[in-house]
Parts: sequence; C-alpha cells; structure tokens
Amino acid sequence: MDPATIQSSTHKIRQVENSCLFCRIVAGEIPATVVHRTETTLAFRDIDPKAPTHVLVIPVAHHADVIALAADPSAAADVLATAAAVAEKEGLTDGFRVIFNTGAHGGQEVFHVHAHLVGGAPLGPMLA
Ligand code: IU
Repeated sequence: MDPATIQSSTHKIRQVENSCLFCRIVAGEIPATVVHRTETTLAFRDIDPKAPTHVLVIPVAHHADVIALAADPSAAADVLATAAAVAEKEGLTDGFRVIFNTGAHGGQEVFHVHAHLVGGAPLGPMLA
C-alpha cells in the first residue's frame, strides 16, 4: 500500500505506512497501552507479554527492521534512550534485556522495527 502523509501532533509531516500495524498505533488508529512517548519514539506494552515487564520501543518513523534503523543513527539512538528510560520507569534495577528480532530466522513478525524490553524476573540464559 502507498504511504500516506499525515500531520503529526508536532506539526511535522511524516510518512506512515497504512498497512503497518505499528504505524497505525503511532497514528492512534489502533489502541495500545503507552508507557512512554517522545517526539521520535513510542513505548507500549506487548499484548502477549513474555515477562512481568514486556514493552515494545519503536521509532515513530517507519523502519522495517534493525538493519534499516542502523542506517538512521539518530533514530537508533533515540530508541535505545527510550528503552533505557522505560527500564528506569519500570524499576528494572536488577537488569533486563533489549532484543531486536530480525528476519525469518530471528522470528520477526511485525516489520516496523521494535526493541523488546523484557525484565522484572530472572530471564534465564536465553529468551525462549
Ligand atoms: P516480533 O519481534 O515481530 O516477533 O514481535 C512482535 C510483537 O508484537 C509480539 O511480541 C506481539 O505480541 C506484539 N504485538 C503487540 O504488542 N500488539 C499487536 O497488536 C500485535 C503484536 I498483532
């Protein structure tokens, strides 16, 4: 589907992929439990949490995966900064994981890059 141009709350024009679930969450078209928001990022609770805290951190701008995000260092830094801010907000003082599932072998299902911030309990040697 062609990208549509919409007016963001900050009055800057940005591109939104109409067919992208997470772009639609950013646009407020699909509900999500938002825990933190910046001008360039959004953090919301995963609908199927794998740990006591399971928050997805996304850039507002559409990037398909972490490879595309890496080509936009400012957005990449903003996503990590938001993950760190949410970890602090959620009280994850004993540690946490930040995971970018990527591609078919990585188990990526939603192709708007998202960092899984998981914690709140010992996670074991690997996240299943
Ligand atoms: P993945 O890395 O692309 O596999 O992760 C996608 C995540 O998005 C997964 O943990 C889902 O539970 C989560 N999710 C969501 O939080 N809200 C939704 O509406 C949908 C998926 I669809």
